[in-house]
Amino acid sequence: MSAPAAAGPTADPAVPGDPAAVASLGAVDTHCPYCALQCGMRVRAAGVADGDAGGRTGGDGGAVAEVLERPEFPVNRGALCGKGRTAAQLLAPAARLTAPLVRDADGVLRPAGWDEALDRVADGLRRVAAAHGRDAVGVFGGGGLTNEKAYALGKFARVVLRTSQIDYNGRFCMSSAAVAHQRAFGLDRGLPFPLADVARTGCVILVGSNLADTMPPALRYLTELRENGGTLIVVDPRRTRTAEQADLHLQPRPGTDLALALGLLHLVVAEGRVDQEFVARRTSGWRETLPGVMAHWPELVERITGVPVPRLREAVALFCDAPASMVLTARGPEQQAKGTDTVSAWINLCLATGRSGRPLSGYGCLTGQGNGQGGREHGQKADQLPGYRKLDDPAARAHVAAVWGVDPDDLPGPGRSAYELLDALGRDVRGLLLMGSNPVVSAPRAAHVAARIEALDFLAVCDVVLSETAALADVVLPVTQWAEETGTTTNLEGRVLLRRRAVDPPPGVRSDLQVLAELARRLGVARGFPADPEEVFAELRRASAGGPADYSGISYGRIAAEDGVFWPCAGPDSPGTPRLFLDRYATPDGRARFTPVQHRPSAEEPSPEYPYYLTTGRVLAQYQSGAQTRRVPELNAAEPGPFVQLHPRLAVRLGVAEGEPVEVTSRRGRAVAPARISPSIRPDTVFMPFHWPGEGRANTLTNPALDPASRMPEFKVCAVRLRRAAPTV
Ligand SMILES: Nc1nc2c(c(=O)[nH]1)N[C@H]1C(S)=C(S)[C@@H](COP(=O)(O)OP(=O)(O)OC[C@H]3O[C@@H](n4cnc5c(=O)[nH]c(N)nc54)[C@H](O)[C@@H]3O)O[C@H]1N2
Ligand SMILES: Nc1nc2c(c(=O)[nH]1)N[C@H]1C(S)=C(S)[C@@H](COP(=O)(O)OP(=O)(O)OC[C@H]3O[C@@H](n4cnc5c(=O)[nH]c(N)nc54)[C@H](O)[C@@H]3O)O[C@H]1N2
Ligand code: SF4
Ligand SMILES: [Mo]
Repeated sequence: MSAPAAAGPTADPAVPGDPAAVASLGAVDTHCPYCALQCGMRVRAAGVADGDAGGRTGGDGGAVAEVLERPEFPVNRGALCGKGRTAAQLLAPAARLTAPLVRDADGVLRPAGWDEALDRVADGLRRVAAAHGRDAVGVFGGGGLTNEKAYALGKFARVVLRTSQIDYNGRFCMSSAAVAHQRAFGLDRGLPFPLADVARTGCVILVGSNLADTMPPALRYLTELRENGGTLIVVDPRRTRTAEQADLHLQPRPGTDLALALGLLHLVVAEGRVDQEFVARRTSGWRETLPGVMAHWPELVERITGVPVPRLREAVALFCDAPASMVLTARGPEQQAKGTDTVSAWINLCLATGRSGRPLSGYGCLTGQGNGQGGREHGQKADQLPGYRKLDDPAARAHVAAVWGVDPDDLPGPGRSAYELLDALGRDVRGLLLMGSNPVVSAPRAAHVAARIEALDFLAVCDVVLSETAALADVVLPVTQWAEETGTTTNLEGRVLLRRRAVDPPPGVRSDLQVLAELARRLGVARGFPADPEEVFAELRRASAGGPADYSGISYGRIAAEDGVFWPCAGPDSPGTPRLFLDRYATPDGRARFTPVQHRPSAEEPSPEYPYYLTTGRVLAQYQSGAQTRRVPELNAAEPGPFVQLHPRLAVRLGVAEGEPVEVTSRRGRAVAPARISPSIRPDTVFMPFHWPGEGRANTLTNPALDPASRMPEFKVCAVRLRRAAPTV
């Protein structure tokens, strides 16, 4: 098909797939607003006549649009989970904010016009900078923002605010895997191969991912793997729906994945299964890594992890006997204060066995948020410039400064990581612009974080809804959503996708890009912040050119015509790069690097006072802080509130029956939620999902101990005590 015409805020590009068929439905091809799978879907505006996409009804609060299947899109092949299927409900005006809010003199948020609201934000940020210096103004972004927004936000911080204090919620997500990727391969892309390769390898070790709940359409690739004769090993302290699919389920204590990976590698060495030829030809650092491996003999690893030695041997046999194999990690092993070393240990296992840099083998991280991949490449990270360039690299600064038309010396240096930034609020950082995150629910040690946010001199939040964090703001700016605007996201495979405008936004909202343009103008920067996403993307391409995440050859037209383009893609003649590292790694010498690592305990281990492990995570029907999905009735009906999952033996010990309130106390605070009793969890561990505010907020309890390299907080392990709470009346 021919390349589509330019996409602007009102004009929509042509439709990929069969244009005639799709247009006759009055529907537009786009992608889900939620997770990193970025399922392809088709959105049809309500009341649209045939061939007349883009209209809008629903001013009465009724349905604005419907979500349809898009079977041609290769990643999800038409399948959607309940969150994706119901995503259009939040487009209705009744479900979201449709006017800016400003806090008046008596402390009440009241509706306001855009000029007043934007003036207040510009004024608030300007005053803080004047009184306390530029670095007293902070910016907090999100991995759900499109590439264009993430790029514009990073540029806004460095060029308009000229602050070093910017970071984003992706720090809480895959940052440990990102650092380990960089260390080993010289490049960080979640999966170095298309997801479909998973179905054709021989063995997959899936570490701390519950993708049956967190990326349901991806489960099909694991099913196909097994139908093709391959095997699946799942590592999770809980027997999740994903673990139920496994040929082998290893159920370690939380926080012991590092020892587990070292123990498996020890057996690989002991059983003579090291791929010496691969190690010699394609890697460096094996000799320095070996002593740490040999120090983790099987019986010691059994003692640390609770996984019996015969199970370790079984895993090694399945992994090494297969003709090709993969290790995939998600938040389980990564959200630990040793997450980076843990991922390095799993990468070491792949390298030593030659399961990397070859077709159908390799290590990959299952990135989480809708634009978790692209959101970490284009400059909203504290230490980074667009194209995954480093802020402290003089050549990178010179390149990006030239694109931005500023002096490289005027670009600030690296700033604080997400938790450290939140912890500095009301102290060193006194004004904050927040876009695309809800840290009052999702940050570790959340009561403390909420108090820091309340201590700010000035807070502005751009959001679609009045999230728990937006409710604390001085100004709330209501923005357009996925189906109302065009922009690109990069999915967990590194495939750059085009989300396209399918419906008109309600009057009263503006796009994040418009907001940044208006604020820049008010703060004295009249040029360089276009509100048209395709113009922003054109600049992003130039800024990323020659960087590790090179988008220079990607255009909206190509994405639409090719079902996405994999970066790096340097120039219009490049086909893009679905599979990385087949010839060489992105390190200076082209070799993958082993990293010597040692197991160490979690920042908090159970003690007589706090005798159990708490781990946290997700359920199928809610997304993240719940700001969006808690507003969708059918998702709420499926998962109405927080709970504490615990083993029947532990329930007996505590004298708690199903549904009775359990009080969970850590060194940070106390939460109460109903018991959900299940034999699928270890008896020494309880699990809480983190999607809710209030008394059952899991993050009241979590430990902000940070990984030294990635600055990832230890969401997955802390020590708690438990008791039956007085029943609520
Ligand atoms: N329904 C739904 N889907 C989502 C999201 C959502 O909020 N809801 N969020 C999206 C985002 S941003 C992300 S990051 C992904 C996350 O996707 P996942 O990583 O699959 O999600 P989690 O539930 O955080 O953690 C996965 C598993 O880790 C296990 N685990 C806990 N502690 C440990 C440990 O110490 N070691 C090991 N090996 N495992 C452990 C938990 O029991 C859990 O089953 O999901 C994405 N998809
Ligand atoms: N205990 C515990 N805590 C965790 C985790 C865990 O496993 N355990 N996981 C962590 C992980 S992996 C993540 S990714 C974080 C996520 O946690 P958050 O950062 O809180 O993520 P969301 O709830 O997705 O927040 C996104 C906010 O942005 C809004 N929004 C959506 N789209 C747009 C847009 O285009 N523009 C603007 N301006 N706003 C938009 C939404 O309405 C919502 O309020 O939580 C982390 N917290
Ligand atoms: S799996 Fe993720 S991208 Fe796909 S429909 Fe569900 S939430 Fe959306
Ligand atoms: Mo995430």
